[in-house]
Amino acid sequence: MTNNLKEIASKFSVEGKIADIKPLGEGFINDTFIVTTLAEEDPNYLFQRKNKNIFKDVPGMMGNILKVTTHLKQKIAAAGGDIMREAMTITPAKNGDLFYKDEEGDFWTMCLFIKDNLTYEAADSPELAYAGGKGIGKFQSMLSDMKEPLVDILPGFHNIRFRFKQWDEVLSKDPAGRKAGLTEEIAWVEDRRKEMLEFWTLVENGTIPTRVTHNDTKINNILFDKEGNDLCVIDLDTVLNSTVLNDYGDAMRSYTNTGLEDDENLDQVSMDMDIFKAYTKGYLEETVSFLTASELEYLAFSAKYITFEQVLRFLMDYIDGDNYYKIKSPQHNLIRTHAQYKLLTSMEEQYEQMKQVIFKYSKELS
Ligand code: GN1
Ligand code: MG
Repeated sequence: MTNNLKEIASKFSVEGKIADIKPLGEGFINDTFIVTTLAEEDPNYLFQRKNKNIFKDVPGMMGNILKVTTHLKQKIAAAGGDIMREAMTITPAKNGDLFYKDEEGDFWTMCLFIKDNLTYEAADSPELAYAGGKGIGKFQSMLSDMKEPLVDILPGFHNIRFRFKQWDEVLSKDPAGRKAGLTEEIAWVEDRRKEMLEFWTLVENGTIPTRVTHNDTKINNILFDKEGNDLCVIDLDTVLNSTVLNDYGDAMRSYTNTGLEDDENLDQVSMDMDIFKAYTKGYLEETVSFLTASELEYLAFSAKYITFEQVLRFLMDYIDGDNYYKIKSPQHNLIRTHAQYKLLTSMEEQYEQMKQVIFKYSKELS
């Protein structure tokens, strides 16, 4: 542990004495650490340096997280739940700010570490997928009456019109000189431009409503308890006002993949229909009461939409010369592109069945 880390951590309202600070997790964006304290009765903390290239408004982000967690805790308390374990708790800086800005202009944040939980990098059973679906479903349901708007700290985040604008710019510049070797991959994106923009038009014109959404619902952003139930939705950096379809779709991209997000063996990658069914059942049990007919109609499409967006984002970052995602090898973003495209084609092949599953559960549950 460097003195620097310890010094920065000491700016926060930590209970007890800090014993150690160690790196934690596999996030692509921020640097994450766990702060352990000496005494068993004192909590541990999750400590992060936010990625300043991506998050330009950390005060705005933390204000959003405070609004969302306050709302969640009210709901959890009303239902007799445990507000310290079922929702995140921000640990403010000693001066009362929800962040600390260091001399290099980096923003640091802290929250309570929730003990005795399990996290997963893959949904290895339908039971786990069902619990994950319940988790995101409850999260959306508890926030469905939150009227207070959130600050748009990531303009255009899951907006494919915005992503295509970035895409067109990067392709016209071709900064890393990689475009010429990517004719096939670029066509994967271009071939779907029209249908993806048509879907987003429905969000823009209000046919599909805007609500409070998480926007990064992959499986490692939810904690499970030791009995395998959903416990707490974490990583709230991207809470925004958008469509709930993106949260469902991104979860499907993550949970149903039989391979890795960056699998080099494409034979491993496909969409697992049993996982799809189980997640969808858990999700709809919690959400069917408030989702509109247009949201239900486009739920299956959202899985393709977010997986497509991820193909575009990984490929765009590769063409751009790898400025956004952390990479482990020079080809990493291209490997991710191929693996996500394989998943997308598997969803396209199973699309009719996906729609039938959603139709069946939404009828049974309403
Ligand atoms: C990033 O930070 P992490 O790993 O939870 C990214 C998501 C992507 C995801 C791909 C702010 O999430 O949008 O879907 O990687 N977050 C941001 O795995 O861009
Ligand atoms: Mg994360």
